[in-house]
Amino acid sequence: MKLLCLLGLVAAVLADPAIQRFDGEKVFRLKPTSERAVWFMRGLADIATIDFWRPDSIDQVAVDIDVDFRVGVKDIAKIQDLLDESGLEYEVLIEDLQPMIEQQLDNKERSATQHSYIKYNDMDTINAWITSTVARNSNFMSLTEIGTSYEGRPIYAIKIGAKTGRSKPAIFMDCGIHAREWISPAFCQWFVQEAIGTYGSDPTMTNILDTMDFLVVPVINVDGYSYTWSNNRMWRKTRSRKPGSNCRGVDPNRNWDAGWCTVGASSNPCAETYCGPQVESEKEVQAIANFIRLHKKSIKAYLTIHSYSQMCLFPYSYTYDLASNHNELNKIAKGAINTLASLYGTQYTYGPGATTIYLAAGGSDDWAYDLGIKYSFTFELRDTGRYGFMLPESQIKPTCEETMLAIKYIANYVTNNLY
Ligand code: 9B3
Ligand code: ZN
Ligand code: ZN
Ligand code: ZN
Repeated sequence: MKLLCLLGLVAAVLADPAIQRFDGEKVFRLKPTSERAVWFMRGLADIATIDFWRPDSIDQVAVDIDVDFRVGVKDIAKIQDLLDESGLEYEVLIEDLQPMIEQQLDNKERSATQHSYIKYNDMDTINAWITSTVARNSNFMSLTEIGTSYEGRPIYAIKIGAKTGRSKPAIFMDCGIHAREWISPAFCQWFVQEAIGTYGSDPTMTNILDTMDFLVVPVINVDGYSYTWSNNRMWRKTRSRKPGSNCRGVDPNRNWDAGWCTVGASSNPCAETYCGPQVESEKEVQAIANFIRLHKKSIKAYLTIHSYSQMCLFPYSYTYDLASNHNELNKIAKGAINTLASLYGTQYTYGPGATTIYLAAGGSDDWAYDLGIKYSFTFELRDTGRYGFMLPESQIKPTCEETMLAIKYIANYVTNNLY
């Protein structure tokens, strides 16, 4: 009997020695309708290790904002007791995270190594797809390695557009800043395929790509994304090491030069929203920032894809000040989410980051905007918390189709209003 147990254990460990399991972990949603509830939530964060899913740190918890948070197995009983005793309104969003992680890969035809637009692809599969797709469409696409990550992985930008022989204005779009937001890289892959596939038949796409180029970075945080496949599905940050700390990684959406580390970010290297030791400390952020600075004259719009919450955000997030073209951005965002909703009825909210999601500094959209790119948007894709980061593969297609409408709406607006 003992031997059998031991064998079982050995087998489990051999199956995947590095991969972290989340058996019995729960995700709660607290609806703080009073200051008391906010204080209560702070109290919980002090006594237990809590992974904030939305908002993404305790500093952003405020009255009337739902808080989704993950609690490790050893703290669940304690936390659930406290929640029950508090009399505050809460739900259990996810009863057990581990099966959810396994069920996310629900595409029956999936193969581990074969690329597919309707499954989640790992980093190697995405890189092989990037190379072969660009090679197959070299009349329409080109590939630039814009830098390498902390662990030495390449970071690619794909340029897509009709070749006119002249330099064209461009729209920059990145995915996969946050490692665990898997639907984001899936969308960038979908976009590339859809752009090539509909050029020539769809008049809007044809006009956009005749006039402008798209610069698409399918995955920025390549180390973090790899790590979510190999070790920890819940990883968000980069993987860099910092002297004097055992905690790894910087939040790559708190590392940009936009009110850096003043609000909604942490200077604690162990925090999920760690802003880093200085602005652009992360090689991945440097790679994108340098690339955008270099092509600043041609880049007319900046789009960045995250999940989850179903939101279309625009500057500012680091201040309550309104963007100089606030009314125009508001109108574009409204148009984008209305067309998105027209397909499957998916409801998005929209507005400046500071008032729509939370006050937070160091984000890429604010940085791009202050650099002079006047059309700058962050998308938070599906869902609103039923699956959260574990959005099933069966939702990739509808999510990407509806998001495509919003991105095309913005691209079309920019194409027709070139400055
Ligand atoms: C955050 C900031 Cl700081 C910004 N400028 N724009 C959008 C966001 C929201 C994303 C984040 O990094 O927390 C959502 Se995952
Ligand atoms: Zn170039
Ligand atoms: Zn994100
Ligand atoms: Zn998000």
